[in-house]
Amino acid sequence: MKIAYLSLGSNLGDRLELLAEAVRRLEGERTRVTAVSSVYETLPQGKTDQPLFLNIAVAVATELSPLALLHQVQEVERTLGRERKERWGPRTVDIDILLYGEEQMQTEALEVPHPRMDERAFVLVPLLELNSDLALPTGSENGTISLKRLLEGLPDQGVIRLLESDGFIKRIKGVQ
Ligand code: GSY
Repeated sequence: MKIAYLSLGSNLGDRLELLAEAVRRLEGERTRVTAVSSVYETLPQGKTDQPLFLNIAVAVATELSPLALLHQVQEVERTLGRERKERWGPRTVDIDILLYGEEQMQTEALEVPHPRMDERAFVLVPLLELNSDLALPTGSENGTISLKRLLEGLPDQGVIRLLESDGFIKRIKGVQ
């Protein structure tokens, strides 16, 4: 069983419900969602002339391999209507695998740790809420750098907490 961290974003349609449904669909026979962050409204990065995103991070405990987990998240994206019209354009739900245990892999299909997570406040803010001790390998022998330090070094990217984790979890469970 491995702990993996995922980043989810939505900027099309009913963003909050799409994220809630994505979290529900991540639960499976071999994958359990163990933690869910607050929901943040965030300025689009990269292609900036598109609607505001909602972003969250989740932790999952999974028996799946990294590639099998990738296929599972791609299936969730597909069933929630993600169309890859434009690489950096608006999307109903986008799910990225950020970390998979301590694993480091660079393949065409999947890179973990996610190669751009260190420069994205919309990823780091929710992720650090789940685990403030997370760190990335630096490449020099066994060196690591804390995600907290990486976030402190970023400029303000417009990340605003919209809904606390407890409220969002109730929504996911259909309690409110
Ligand atoms: O890579 C995720 C999709 N994405 C996002 C996002 O989720 N949030 C924000 N704020 N900007 C983004 N740009 C892209 S591409």
